[in-house]
Amino acid sequence: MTTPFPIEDHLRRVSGRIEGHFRVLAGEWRRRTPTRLGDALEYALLGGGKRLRPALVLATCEALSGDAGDDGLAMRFALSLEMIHTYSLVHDDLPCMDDDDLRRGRATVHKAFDEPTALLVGDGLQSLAFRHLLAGGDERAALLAALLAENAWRMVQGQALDMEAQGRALAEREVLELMAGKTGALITAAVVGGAIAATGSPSGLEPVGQLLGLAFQIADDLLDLTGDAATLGKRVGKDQAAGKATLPALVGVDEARRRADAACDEALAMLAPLGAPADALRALARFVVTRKK
Ligand code: GRG
Repeated sequence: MTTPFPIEDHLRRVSGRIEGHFRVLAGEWRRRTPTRLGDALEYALLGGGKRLRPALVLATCEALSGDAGDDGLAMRFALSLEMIHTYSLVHDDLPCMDDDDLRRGRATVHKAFDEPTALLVGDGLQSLAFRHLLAGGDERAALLAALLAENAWRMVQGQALDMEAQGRALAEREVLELMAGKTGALITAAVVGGAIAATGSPSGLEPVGQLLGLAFQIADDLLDLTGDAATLGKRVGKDQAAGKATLPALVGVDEARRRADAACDEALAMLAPLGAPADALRALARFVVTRKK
């Protein structure tokens, strides 16, 4: 019998590394940043979270025998991607968007500080993400910057589709397009970015990223229906209340669960030839659909 991969320990270790880097970076930025904005940037970046996207970057890089260490390009990209993800959450929580008070089990940035500061935190994180990525001087960083820009833009387009869809019945094709942008884009960028950092090319792993993005969003929609706020650290049932177009709403909970599992299995089959170096990546793929938060 094979020993199960210790995914929780793995994610804890990745989180520790990511937060260590963010603490150092925030300390540097704060020296030349007005106090309130500096405090809010640090609050946003060190607010916990699963750090799934950085974990995917590093695990993909490792699967392809790249350098996933603290000083490598993969880590630089992982941090930049998490900054973009953090900006999206800070802006998504604003009253003009989802209007949420709770994120990662504590007050959202605009609640802990104020709305203009939260807006600036998101804006600032976008610039800081690209500045950090390009500061290492690695020749592959330009490829990664293009990947990040493209997928951050796709995420905004997905969010716009979501907003335009409020109160309107969407076809399944439209729901899938929305999900691919809103959530799938950054997950895809994580896998492709890890591959580029390791080899200089996506190495055929883009479909893996897309499948995991789909599985992640379905799991997220299911957790919004069936999870509890204390475990998730955010409001639940909000999609249904807002009449949002989600796959579970369209095809039912059981069919949505089946599709998430199928997407995960397909990704796992694509990763099978990579052998033992891809153990962490395969465990992360499974975590995407089994997670409770
Ligand atoms: C430009 C004003 C303005 C807003 C942009 C782009 C955008 C707002 C929002 C992005 C859409 C979004 C938040 C999608 C949801 C994706 C999702 C399920 C996020 C939660 O990810 P997790 O579960 O979070 O990985 P943690 O907290 O673990 O990092």
